[in-house]
Amino acid sequence: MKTKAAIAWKAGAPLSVEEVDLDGPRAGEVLIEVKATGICHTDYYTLSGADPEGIFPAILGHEGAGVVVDVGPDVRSLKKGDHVIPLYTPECRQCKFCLSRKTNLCQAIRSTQGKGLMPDGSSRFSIGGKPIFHYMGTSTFANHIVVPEIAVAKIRSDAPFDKVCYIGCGVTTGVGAVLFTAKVEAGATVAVFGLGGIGLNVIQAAKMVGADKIIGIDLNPAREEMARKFGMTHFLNPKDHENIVDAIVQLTDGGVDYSFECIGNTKVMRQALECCHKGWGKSIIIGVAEAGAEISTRPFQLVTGREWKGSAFGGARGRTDVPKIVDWYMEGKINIDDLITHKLSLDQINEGFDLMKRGESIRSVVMY
Ligand code: NAD
Ligand code: AHE
Ligand code: ZN
Repeated sequence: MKTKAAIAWKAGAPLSVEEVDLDGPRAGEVLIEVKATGICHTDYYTLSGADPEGIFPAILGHEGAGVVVDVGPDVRSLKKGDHVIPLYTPECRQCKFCLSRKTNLCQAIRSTQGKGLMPDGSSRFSIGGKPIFHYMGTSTFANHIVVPEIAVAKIRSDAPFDKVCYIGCGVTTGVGAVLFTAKVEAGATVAVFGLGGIGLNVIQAAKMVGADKIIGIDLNPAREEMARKFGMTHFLNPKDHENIVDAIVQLTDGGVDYSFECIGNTKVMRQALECCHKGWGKSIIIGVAEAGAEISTRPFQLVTGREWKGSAFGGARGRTDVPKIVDWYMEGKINIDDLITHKLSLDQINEGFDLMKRGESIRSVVMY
């Protein structure tokens, strides 16, 4: 079939909206009509050329929601008409990783996914017979996509696509990092570095679990108002402090119980670790840093009880947890609406990247 997609022909160039050819679903795969997709910082990161796994030409996008319009042979858990969120972290429930119960990082299709291919090693997108690569197993900047059944969360049919698409990455990443990775408890002190599409979700989850002090740190002063609305109790702009770590330590009688790096800056990752309380403070890295970047600290920071941990997709098991997070949104437990600051058509998708770069949007959502 033909469908419309925004193509990333090369690193650093604007996306180009074109008609592409899409091969239908094979065994264990489904065809989804994407109804809406968010634009995440990670799409920008890959488009910029900083992603070691970035391949071009590709169809980016990994934060979508839509409807199943066709199923291939042997598909058991999904049918035509199901409302779904495609998952860049699948959940096969059979691999060593899934069975361990220790991680959400299902590896069933990770190697082909990282090469921009379907599990059988083919690309289903092409233009004029020339293959176009998939991205993160999702490619939600295309109006129609083919994905494996294990990489699809079935959600309730009354949830609005233009809101719950954000659960496909940002909401789950931020909320999940608090609930599933860090397991923040009531009364805890929390520092959140970077108050964008991820950090604000960390803040709302920290508030949800009853954290006491929630300190937000961002270079953009315009982020303060929104972050306070979501539960931030203290705002610090690093530009106003000679030493941001000292400022946080002073504010919290020795450091925070939990910190979250939601930027992708290795210097900030160090600050996030070092503002944690001696003996028990836990720092969670969410931000994605460019190829070749490395983190450092004095081992003494860890010897004296701080923990450094990473979180992908908030530690969420997509097919199990994503439908629950959609329920939380529908029940009013989490706020998504106020974080979606811009709605765009596919033809306006480059504007979404410009808004992000200028720090003017939290989330832009493209509606098909
Ligand atoms: P965003 O652009 O919406 O937000 C980033 C925020 O960081 C902005 O508010 C910006 O002003 C602030 N910032 C930038 N540099 C700063 C600095 N030096 N000090 C303080 N604040 C600074 O981005 P986002 O969509 O929220 O994504 C954040 C990061 O999380 C990105 O690296 C993205 O790739 C990553 N991410 C990771 C996962 C995961 O599963 N681990 C999932 C989604 C996104
Ligand atoms: N190709 C990148 C990987 C970047 C990365 O860490 N991605 C996160 C999701 S970011 C969503 O916005 C992730 O899920 N990581 C686990 C994985 O298996 O990729 C790079 O830098 O190499
Ligand atoms: Zn993302």
